[in-house]
Amino acid sequence: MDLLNRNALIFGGASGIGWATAKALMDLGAQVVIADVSTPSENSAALYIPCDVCDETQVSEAVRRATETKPLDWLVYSTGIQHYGSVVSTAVDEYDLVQAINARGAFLACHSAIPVMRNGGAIVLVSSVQALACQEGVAAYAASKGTLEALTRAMAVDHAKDNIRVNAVLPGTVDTPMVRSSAERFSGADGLEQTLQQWGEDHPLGRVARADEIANLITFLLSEKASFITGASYRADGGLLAQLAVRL
Ligand code: BMA
Repeated sequence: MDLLNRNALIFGGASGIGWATAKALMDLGAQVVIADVSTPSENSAALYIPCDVCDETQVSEAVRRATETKPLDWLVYSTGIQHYGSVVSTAVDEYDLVQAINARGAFLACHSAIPVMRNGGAIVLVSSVQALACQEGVAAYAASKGTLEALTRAMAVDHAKDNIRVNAVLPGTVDTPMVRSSAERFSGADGLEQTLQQWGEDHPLGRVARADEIANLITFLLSEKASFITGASYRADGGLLAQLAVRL
């Protein structure tokens, strides 16, 4: 692909889908900057910038440092937490935290980054199938992922004139630290691996995704191969949302 020497900034790039995307972009020759609260678990050629996405100053500083030597080509927002509860059982500050990390941080990142993106740049926000249909007890998370989808469309429309494309990816269940921590919480006697396997069986493809399978879609959407795609949402969900939960 055409990613040689491109400058990519990945919020949430230290693990999970963000890390898989960082690796995929580096393999293709891009220069990658990872902004994350945690340090990347593996060594790489990526520049790591500590960043709490709840903090406006830290986000703008991450963008400033990532663009010190050249403008930004690609921005990926892959920062997320999942808290469980209905609107009634979710505490107000818990709701605010989920929104801050999953959605407001994407606004902050794009707010700072778009003005320093080069003509022809591209943004991908990592949303979720839960923006479109959701399981029980994920009110705050689902709302935050829906926000990302609407933000994607709004930015695509506003910045088409700057030749900046903006798209969202909507993964189903992916083997990431976030999902593993959920599986641990709900696994009971079955154990984590067994729970992940059961969650995978809910997807027509019969398994959860690997993070690199989502990274492949993100990489495509960033590349020139997706040059006429903007304001779109792509599901990578193993068929999850194609299937009605009604048995024959
Ligand atoms: C993801 C997370 C996972 C969930 C999956 C499919 O965004 O919410 O915990 O399994 O969606 O619903």
